[in-house]
Amino acid sequence: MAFSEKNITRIIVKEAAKDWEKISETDVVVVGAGPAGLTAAHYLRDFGFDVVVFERRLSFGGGIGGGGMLFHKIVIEEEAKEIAEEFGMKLEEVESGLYAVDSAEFLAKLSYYAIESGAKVILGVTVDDVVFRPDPLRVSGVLVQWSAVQISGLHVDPLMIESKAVVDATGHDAEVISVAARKIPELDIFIHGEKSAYSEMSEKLVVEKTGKVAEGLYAAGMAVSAVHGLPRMGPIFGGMLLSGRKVAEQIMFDLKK
Ligand code: 48F
Repeated sequence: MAFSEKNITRIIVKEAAKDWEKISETDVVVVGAGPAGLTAAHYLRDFGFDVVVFERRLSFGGGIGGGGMLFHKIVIEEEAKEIAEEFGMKLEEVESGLYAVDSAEFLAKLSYYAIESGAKVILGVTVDDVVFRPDPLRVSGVLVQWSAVQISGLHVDPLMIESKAVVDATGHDAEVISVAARKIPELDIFIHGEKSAYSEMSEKLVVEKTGKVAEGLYAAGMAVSAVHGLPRMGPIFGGMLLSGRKVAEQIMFDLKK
């Protein structure tokens, strides 16, 4: 089989362009490939939506890889056991209702299931703004930029993606909702900021408060805590799985109406 360098270049450019053409109009944009974003992407695909996940870094998993202070374990509670098992995780019950899993396994399996379900994950891309429409007021997409361009500080205009829903799964800073709150005051979003740790309470509340923050804009995972002023929980991850599933269910409900 004969090929040369030009073939490699052509394949990369052509195939990436095909994907980007498709992505320019997608059902749901998930921002962040951490535990909440990956779980949301998996369930959204199960519900039949086109999903693209934009992740700033060149790797999956957000806060998963760091385990607990770099110890290679994370904790999952009983309430999320079913989801973890659906993702093929082998859980070890260590204390009543509390399970341990290796951070590498948790990271690999969440990523695998998100991809396997058909979500398109694009690494190295940062979402730095949203698209909106008035009358009726709604968020209807995102602005994307190569993370490398952002880091370089070059002045380069971003590209724009239209979508029916945007999920902020960016973690502790709720970056997408924060920019929307700041630049579209009519959305009337107030970011309370996360509180100090109260893990058991936080795990419940983060799921309870998961959902829509404005038409077309949703919060999942630690972004929920930032928006609603909830306490943090440290390296227990059941709430992230439950939050990811809940946001997918809410979007399904809203978009299928
Ligand atoms: O931080 P992250 O893991 O958020 P999460 O899914 O889970 C939180 C837990 O990891 C942990 C915790 C719970 O036990 O307290 O911290 O809520 O993943 C967020 C991902 O979003 C990416 C970021 O690189 C990370 O991988 N991200 C953040 N901002 C942007 C972004 C952005 N503007 N554009 C693209 N990706």
